[in-house]
Amino acid sequence: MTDSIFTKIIKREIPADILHEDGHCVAIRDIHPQAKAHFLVIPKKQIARLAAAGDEDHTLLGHLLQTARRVAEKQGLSADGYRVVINSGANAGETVPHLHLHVLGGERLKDQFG
Ligand code: D5M
Repeated sequence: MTDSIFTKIIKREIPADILHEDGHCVAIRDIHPQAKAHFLVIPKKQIARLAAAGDEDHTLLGHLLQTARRVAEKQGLSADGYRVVINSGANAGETVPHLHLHVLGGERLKDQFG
């Protein structure tokens, strides 16, 4: 498997604004923010998308959501709220084939589910 752009960030081969790192994931600021605050939570394991995750990824998926919550809290997004989004596959507009959670906040978000 070739390294995704996010794996290259995790390996420090390309730069990013890293907000959090632990043994299983990183959180980075999105390079094309869709809200005043927009960061991504990315597993170090290169799973292509949510649809490609397996039952063995159960604990990791929970960890990603908990990390989204913790980093959102640290970034001061919790009081006014935030949105967590996963684009899985072409119909969702996925552009990077490495699973990632978008966390958006810092302002009132538009209603948009499709
Ligand atoms: O979202 C992929 C997201 O990844 C999109 O919001 C831009 C972001 N992106 C792409 N390259 C980078 C780098 N190098 N740094 C930070 N953010 C990046 P998707 O859900 O696949 O549409």
